[in-house]
Amino acid sequence: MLGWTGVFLNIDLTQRKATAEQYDESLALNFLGGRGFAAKILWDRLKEGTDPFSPENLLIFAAGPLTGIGLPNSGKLVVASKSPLTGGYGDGNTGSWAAVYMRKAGYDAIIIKGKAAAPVILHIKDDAVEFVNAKDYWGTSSFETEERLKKVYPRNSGIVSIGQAGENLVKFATVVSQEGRAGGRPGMGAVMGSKNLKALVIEGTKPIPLANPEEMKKLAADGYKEVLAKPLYSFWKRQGTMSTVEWSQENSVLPTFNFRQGTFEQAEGIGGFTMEKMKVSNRGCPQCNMTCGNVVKDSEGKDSELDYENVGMLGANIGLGSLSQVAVLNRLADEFSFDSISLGNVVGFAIEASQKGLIKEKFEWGDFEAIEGLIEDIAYRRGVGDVLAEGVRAASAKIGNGSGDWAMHVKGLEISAYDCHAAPGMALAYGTSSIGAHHKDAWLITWEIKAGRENYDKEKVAYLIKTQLIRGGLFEALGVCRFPYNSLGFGLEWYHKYLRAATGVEFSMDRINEVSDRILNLVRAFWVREYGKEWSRELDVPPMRWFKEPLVGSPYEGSTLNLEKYNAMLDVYYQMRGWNINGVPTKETLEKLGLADVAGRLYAKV
Ligand code: PTT
Ligand code: SF4
Repeated sequence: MLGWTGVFLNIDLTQRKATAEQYDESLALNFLGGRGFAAKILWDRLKEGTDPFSPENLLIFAAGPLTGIGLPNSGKLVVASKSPLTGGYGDGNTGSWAAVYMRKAGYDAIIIKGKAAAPVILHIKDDAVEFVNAKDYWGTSSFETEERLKKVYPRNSGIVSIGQAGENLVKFATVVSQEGRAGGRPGMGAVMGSKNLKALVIEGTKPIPLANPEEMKKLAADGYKEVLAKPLYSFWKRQGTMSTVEWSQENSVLPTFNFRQGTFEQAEGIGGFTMEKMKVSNRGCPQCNMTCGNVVKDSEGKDSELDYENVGMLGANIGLGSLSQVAVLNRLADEFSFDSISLGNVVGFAIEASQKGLIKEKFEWGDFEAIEGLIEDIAYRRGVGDVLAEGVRAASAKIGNGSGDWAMHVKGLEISAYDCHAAPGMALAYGTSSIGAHHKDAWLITWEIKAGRENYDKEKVAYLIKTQLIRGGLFEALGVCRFPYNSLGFGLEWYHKYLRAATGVEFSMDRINEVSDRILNLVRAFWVREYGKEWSRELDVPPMRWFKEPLVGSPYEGSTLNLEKYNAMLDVYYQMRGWNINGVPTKETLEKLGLADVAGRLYAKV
């Protein structure tokens, strides 16, 4: 096999055993890598109904066939598991040197099961695997852990770790790397904590086998040059994703006061141009020449790396208008290893619940000190923090009183930073995303605003599916960042060429789309299998706030989504996907995609 290493590393933490496994070439050809491998492994190897926090759950780090090769933005790693937050398929995509060195160590994926008897760090150096006592690291932040590990292991190591939120099984804890890359929104960091696994340190010294190394060298150099020549490059380097704050404000989609408003009075103070004045450097993922991490000094004088999502959710959504204070909360999210998007939702939910008298604790919008304290309470599961550590779906089930309508999530995963009172297409993107409410698979909002945000047309659904196949399929499987493509206009044809040079296999766009479709159908089948009798199309409907409570403020004041039209649009979506009226892939669809075994297992139950 070329392009792929052809090897998975299986780790059993209970037995302290590591086994390299040669996997079959057909797996690579049919699922490519990253999310494709993760979904297939979870479907095949995880027993149905496994408790996400039980030792039997699998934590998977999966690269793609382009990961680690010196081509644009190829330092990405999928981290996946059955999610403790949603109960379904969960993953995230983080940039880390661990991705590069995992491939250089000779592995396309690391599959971790079991639970260590005491806190442990996994040290992998090529074929050697060591289980290192992590007693002295347990209880420390992800930043401190990585800093200390960097002193112990050589410079050429990749490190991913969890902070206290992961250790304390906060259900939206992520896995953190390089003080500002965080991945696995639906609680992958909590799964890591449940296994007593504090960190992975990976060293790799082998070359990645390539079908045509000379061609790849040239294509990679050309690709980097092309990225630099893109007209949007220089503004991107200045602001990265932060310019989205102003854009969202202009278009009334900036989540404000727990998604009640689409504009925030103090938006300018947390926007991209304010950030530019505070910026001290750029940081980013390996092998990237368009690094987008905006490092600023926060109000406590420490470095914090800002992105739009973090600022939208830990700024406007909780009523906080000082960017240097938002930066503190953002840094705390990384240190504790929270997902910042879910954290902003959870805090917004808590403030609203407090204002409505549904919890006894008193919180005000934008009250920085109280919110900072609350975040610490969530990390250590103290008081009301313990309830909130379960995420907004579980917290609303506990406090009741109709709070489910404004617990802003889909399938348990909190919504990322786009208000959808007046954006039905984006609402459908959240409703049908692979992991719950995340924009990863389809950032439909910019296109929708140009195409006409009022309509619920078939064209919108078709465009959504096309986008999901590219972003949720192709990019999640290749192991590269999608920003060159979707933010600078670096064409998809590059990836076609890279794949050919890496693997020697001709992947036409049709063939890639088929692989993507296979992956996304398998992910959906996993959800249906794990939810069993609880599965229903209602799970694809976003929260009632957007349908029942008109948007406050902005030119779109008074907008709501229409439930009947949303459901009709969902029907069209299901038809186009080849799914039945409950959103379950039909037998024919699964068989057509070569997933007859999946159809057999799924339909044996019905
Ligand atoms: C991603 C999600 C996002 S999406 C953001 S900001 W974004 C938040 N970032 C967080 C953070 O930071 N710290 C923290 N404690 N929690 C955070 N939660 C949120 O996580 C990220 C970039 C970004 S920044 C995006 S859109 C793109 N996402 C990609 C993707 O999903 N796939 C892919 N092939 N390429 C992508 N490129 C871009 O990567 P999750 P990262 Mg992240 C500080 O992980 O779980 O997928 O959630 O990985 O290395 O930080 O890069 O405006
Ligand atoms: Fe990472 Fe940003 Fe570069 Fe993508 S563009 S690889 S997210 S630094």
